[in-house]
Amino acid sequence: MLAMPYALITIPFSHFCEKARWALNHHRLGFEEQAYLPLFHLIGALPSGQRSVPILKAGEKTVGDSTDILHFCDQVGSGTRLFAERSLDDAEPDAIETWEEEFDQRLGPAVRVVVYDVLLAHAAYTRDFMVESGPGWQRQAIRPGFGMLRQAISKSYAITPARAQRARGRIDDIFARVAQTLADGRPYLTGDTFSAADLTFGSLAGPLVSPAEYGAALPPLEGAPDALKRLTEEFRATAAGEYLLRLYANDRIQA
Ligand SMILES: N[C@@H](CCC(=O)N[C@@H](CS)C(=O)NCC(=O)O)C(=O)O
Repeated sequence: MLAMPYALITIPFSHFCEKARWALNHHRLGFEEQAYLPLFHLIGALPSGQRSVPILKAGEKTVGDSTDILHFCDQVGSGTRLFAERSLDDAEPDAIETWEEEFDQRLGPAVRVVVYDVLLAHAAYTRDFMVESGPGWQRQAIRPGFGMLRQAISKSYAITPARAQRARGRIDDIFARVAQTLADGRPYLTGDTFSAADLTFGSLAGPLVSPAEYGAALPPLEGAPDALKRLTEEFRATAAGEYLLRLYANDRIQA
């Protein structure tokens, strides 16, 4: 059997990893996903000299940041470009880059805090979800070790109710601006074509609306804590939430 040309190191449900996976799928680049549960992901990440995922391995080359992975996919892939072609003289970021950067810096971290705030408060549900998501031996280790993992996640992302409340405000603000931008009837954030702005909004906000087409299992709504069901319903009912579900239905090309 031929080896896949690319390997993507992930925490499968991570929204930054969904961003990389979506870009690879969009550009029809075959890859093998090497999935780790949180903390175990260090086994995959540290040899590349970093602590976070996604990491794309392309032969001798390592691409260790989701934005760089999108640019890499634009260079080698066969899908429509995610970023516009730009010359080195262009000093100012264009609209696609501006949205993408804001989603990376402000939306992604805020979504993580809001979702983990709910998940960590419901330990048994979240443990069972992680056990289901983990590959092979990690499943065995995570069940007894979940208390430790829960503390580590809470500490490393500084999950507190006050921070979750502020993060929610930031998400609501971004959702309102996305809705306002789309209110003139344009199909995508920067006009008529799907771009890195849409892909990044889709992936980083995806866990808030739990789309069926997300590239990994998300915490299931069946049997979910009421707080998670409520959160999902609230975001699905917004204009930006409807746009998210449309993006997944129409533009989340699968492998
Ligand atoms: N700027 C990075 C952020 C990636 C990121 O935050 N990854 C998280 C998962 S969503 C992670 O690996 N967290 C574990 C850690 O930092 O130890 C990117 O865009 O790739």
